[in-house]
Amino acid sequence: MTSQTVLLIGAPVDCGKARNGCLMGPDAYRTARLGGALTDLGHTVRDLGNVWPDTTDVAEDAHLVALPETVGWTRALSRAAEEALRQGTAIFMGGDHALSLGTVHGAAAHAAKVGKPLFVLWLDAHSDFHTCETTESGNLHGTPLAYVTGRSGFPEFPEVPHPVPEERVCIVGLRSVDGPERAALEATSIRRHDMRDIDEGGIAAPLRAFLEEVTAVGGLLHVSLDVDFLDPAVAPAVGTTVPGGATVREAHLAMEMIHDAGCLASLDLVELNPMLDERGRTAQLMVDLAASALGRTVFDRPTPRGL
Ligand code: NNH
Ligand code: MN
Ligand code: MN
Ligand code: MN
Repeated sequence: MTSQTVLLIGAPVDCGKARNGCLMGPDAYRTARLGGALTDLGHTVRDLGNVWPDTTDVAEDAHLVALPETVGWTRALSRAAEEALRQGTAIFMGGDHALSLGTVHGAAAHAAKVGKPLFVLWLDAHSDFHTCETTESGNLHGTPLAYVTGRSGFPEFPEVPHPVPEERVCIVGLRSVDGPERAALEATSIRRHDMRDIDEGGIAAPLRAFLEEVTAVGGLLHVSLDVDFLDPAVAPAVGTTVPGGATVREAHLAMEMIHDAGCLASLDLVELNPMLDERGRTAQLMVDLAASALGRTVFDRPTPRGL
């Protein structure tokens, strides 16, 4: 396996929805030894610490939760992402999914600079395809995929000079999509594989097809992994659980295939709420999934000492 430089960036965004706790996500990943797991694989790992939001003069909006703070995070995380991707493979330790407004924005800027196409794989129960105008909850963690693909309806946010083209986006794991998101998605060429597709045909075939498109053109891949992609029975530490999610093996297989494709540029670990975890098992599973994305195989799992 080729050794890489991996940058860990804490993004304790907690304003993308009402329930608090994602603030503790970055430290839960550190406690569950994310850095150590990747070092064990031979990578050079640097924890760049946490990013904090810019202050802005954006006004609060009665319909949206924490608009000014979210705009501030977007600005700061876009810069941090662009900077980190220049140095190596970036892992953003969230934080709720509002952080992807910034990380994908920055990844797209990096990709444009190095002249490579950016592809986005969205692993989530939800499509996160609302705009500031269509969101019913006002929770901005439900909007990042719309923003980074260049939908209008984000007047207070930074311009999107490098929108990710629809045909370079793939959503896997869907099982909760709001009406306006569905209507908007159906008008796009964004690929989407809901849980019924996965149940019927498995996760490997659609994922392989997408990854082959990425590698065929030498693209960079950004993966956004929402905890609620996983079934709540194995990943309880998320505020928006939806039954019927990916199994442990489906998720690991996805990560193993991403690693083997050799195109991973950046990874968001989002929506972990340690307040809702059971003895840290969701944090540990997310760490193990990140390790699989960076090259851990089933053969790297010997019997634990003491058992
Ligand atoms: N679609 C809902 C909303 O916009 C829920 C979004 N929640 C998520 N997204 N957890 O991944 O409010
Ligand atoms: Mn999400
Ligand atoms: Mn979700
Ligand atoms: Mn790489």
